[in-house]
Amino acid sequence: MTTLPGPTAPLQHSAPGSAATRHDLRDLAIVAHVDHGKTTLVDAMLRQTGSFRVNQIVADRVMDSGDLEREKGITILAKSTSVQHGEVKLNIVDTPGHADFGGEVERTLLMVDSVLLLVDAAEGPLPQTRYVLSKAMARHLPVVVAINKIDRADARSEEVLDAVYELFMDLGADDRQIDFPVLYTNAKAGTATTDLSVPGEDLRPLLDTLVQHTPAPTFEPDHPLQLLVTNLSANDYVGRMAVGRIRQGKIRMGQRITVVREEAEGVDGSVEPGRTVTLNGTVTSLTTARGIEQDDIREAGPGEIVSVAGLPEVTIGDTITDPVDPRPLPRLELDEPTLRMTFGVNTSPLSGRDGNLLTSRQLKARLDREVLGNVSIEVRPTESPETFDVRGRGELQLAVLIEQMRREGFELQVSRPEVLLRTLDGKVQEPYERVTIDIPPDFIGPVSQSLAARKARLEQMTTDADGRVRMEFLMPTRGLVGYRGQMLTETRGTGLLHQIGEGYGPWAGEVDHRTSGVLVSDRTGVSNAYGLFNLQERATMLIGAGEEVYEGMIVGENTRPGDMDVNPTKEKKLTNIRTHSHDEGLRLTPPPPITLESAIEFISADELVEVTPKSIRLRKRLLSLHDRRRDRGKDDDLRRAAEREAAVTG
Ligand SMILES: Nc1nc2c(ncn2[C@@H]2O[C@H](COP(=O)(O)OP(=O)(O)OP(=O)(O)O)[C@@H](O)[C@H]2O)c(=O)[nH]1
Ligand SMILES: [Mg+2]
Repeated sequence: MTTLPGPTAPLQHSAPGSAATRHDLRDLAIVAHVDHGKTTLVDAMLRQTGSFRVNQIVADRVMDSGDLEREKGITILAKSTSVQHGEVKLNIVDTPGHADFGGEVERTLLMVDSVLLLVDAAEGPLPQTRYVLSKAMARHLPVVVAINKIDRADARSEEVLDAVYELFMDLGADDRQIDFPVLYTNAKAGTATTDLSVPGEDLRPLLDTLVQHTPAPTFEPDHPLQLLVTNLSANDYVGRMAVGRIRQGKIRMGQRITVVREEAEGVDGSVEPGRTVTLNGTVTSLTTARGIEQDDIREAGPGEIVSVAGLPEVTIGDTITDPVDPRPLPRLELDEPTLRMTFGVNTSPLSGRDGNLLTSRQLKARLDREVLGNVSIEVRPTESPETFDVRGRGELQLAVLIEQMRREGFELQVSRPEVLLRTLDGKVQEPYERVTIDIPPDFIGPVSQSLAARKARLEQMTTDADGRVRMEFLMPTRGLVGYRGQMLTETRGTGLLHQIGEGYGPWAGEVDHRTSGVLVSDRTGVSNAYGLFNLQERATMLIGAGEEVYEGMIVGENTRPGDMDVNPTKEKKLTNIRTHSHDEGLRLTPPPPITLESAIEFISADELVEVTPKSIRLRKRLLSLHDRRRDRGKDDDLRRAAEREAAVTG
C-alpha cells in the first residue's frame, strides 16, 4: 500500500498571502475513460451518505439526468453533487469520459482541488485516462487512484495498477504525484478497500482517503468576491444560472454583482476588438447541491460550488465579481476545435413536414445560444445566410447538438465533418488522433489493412491475458472520420475503438473516404417494392417500400464505385391479374437502420444529411439530375476545394 502524503499539499489557485482555510469542505472531480464507472460510483456515494430520502426511488446513474445521457448510457455534461462525510462536505463533480466532451473535464478541473482517477480493472488505462490525467497534472492537482470493477471476471487489478504507474511516469509525474493513494473499488456494489486481499465493505475507505488527500480550500479574508463561471444551467423560474466555485469572498442573496469581459465574437462575425462589456445584476437565486437536490441558501463562501441567477447574459468563462472592486480571473482557455460541419436550413422538397423551426433566423438564434453555454463549440457565418459553419471537438459532440435540435423541432441539413487545417511555417498541418483498437486476433489483418489505407501508423501492439489484441495507432483525424462503422462490420461487432486528440501534425496526403458510390433517386414519388427489388441486386438499399423519395435523394449504397441514377418508384406494368399476385412474393432485404451518427459518417463532401424531428434522409447537395450530370466527376475536386478552404479559414 502506498503511504498517504499529508492533507496539506499546496493549493495551486491560492493567491500569495493566503491566510485562511476551510476545513469543513473539499472540492474534487471524478475523471476516467468512458464507462469506467464514474457515475455509478457517485450513485453509491450518494446512497451511503444518506443523500436520498428513505424509500426514495432513485434511478441507476442518477447524475446522468439528460434524456440523451440516459438513452446513450454516457455522461455528456459535467454535474456537481455533494455528500456529507463526517464533519466534511465533499463537493464532487462527475465528468464525462468520452473524448468529445473533454472540454467539460478541462473546465471542471478549474473548480476542484483534487481528482479521483478511476481505471477499469480489466481494461486498464485507455486514451481518455491519459488525457484527463495529463490535464490534472498540468494543474498540479493531487490524484487518488481507484481501480474499479474489481468484481469483473477478467479483472487484472495488479497489472492495471502497474500500467497506471507507467502512465504517471510517461506523463512526467514528480515524486509527490506518483505517491498517489490506491483503492480497489466495486462501484456497483459500493465497496472500496486499500488491500485487494481484504474485501471492502462500504465506501468509507475511499471517502476517508478523499478527505485526507484533497487540500481544503484556502482564501484571503476580506478579499472581494471572485466566482469563475465554469458551467451554466437554467431554471424555469429564475432563468439562466451560472455555476462555479467561489474563489474568494462571499456571495449573498440580493447582493449586487458584476461581470467584466472582453466582447465575444457574434455568429455574424461582428466584433470590436478590445471592447469590454460590463454586465450588472443582483443575485435573485442562490443554490448549492446537496445530494441530487439543489438547496436554496442565503449566503456562500470560498470553496463552495454554487448556482447563481441574476445575470441573464452571463456566460462560461466570466468571473462574477464585486461591482465596487471588480477583479476578473483569467478567462478559460480550452483545446481548440478540430472538426467542422455546416448546419443549414432544410432545402429538401419534404421540408416543413415534421418540424416547426425552419428558418435561418431560428437556426442562427439557436446556434448563438449554444455558443453562449458551450465554450467548446464555435459558430461562424458562411457565404450563404442559410448555412452556418459549426466547429467542435468531435463527431459525437456535433451529433449530440444536432440530436438536441431535432428534438426541439428543428429541421436542418448538415454536411460531412471536415477537419480544420492550419498552416505552420508555410506547411499545411492537420489534427491527429491516438486510436486504440481492441479486437480478437482474427481481425488483425483486415483492421490493419483498412487503417493503413487511412494513413494510420501502428505505434504499439499488446495481447491481453484473454487473447484479445490491443493495437495503438497514430492517424490523421480525417482518416478516422467514418471508420467506426466500418470497423464494427470488419470485426463482426466485436471490436472496440477509442480515440483521443493528439494535436496537429503534418498533412498526411489524400485519404479515400468511401469507395462505394450511391444510388440516387431520379424523380419524386413513393418507393415501390418492384422498383426496389430490381435495384437490390446491385446495391444495399437504404429505404424500404412505400417511402416518399425525391429527385437527388440517396436511396441505396452501390456495391461498386460511382453513383447511379435510379427509379425506386418503378411499378410493374399490370398485364394480367396473376402478375399482381406474383408481385406480392417479392422479398425485400430490410434496410439497415440509419442513425444520425452513421449517416454523418457515411456521406461524402457532395452530399448532406437531412434531419427532421422524425426522419433522417441522405441526399445529394445538388438535387437536380441535370445539375449533377454537369458536376459529375468533380467529387474529388469538391472535397479538395473544401479542404483547401478549411486551411485558409481555419
Ligand atoms: N461489474 C461492474 N460494473 C460496473 C462497475 N462500475 C460501473 N459498472 C458498469 O459500467 C457501466 C458504465 O458505468 P458508468 O457509471 O455509466 O460509467 P461512467 O464512467 O460514468 O461513463 P461516462 O460518464 O460515459 O464516461 C455501467 O453499465 C455500470 O453498471 C463495477 O464496479 N463493476
Ligand atoms: Mg458517467
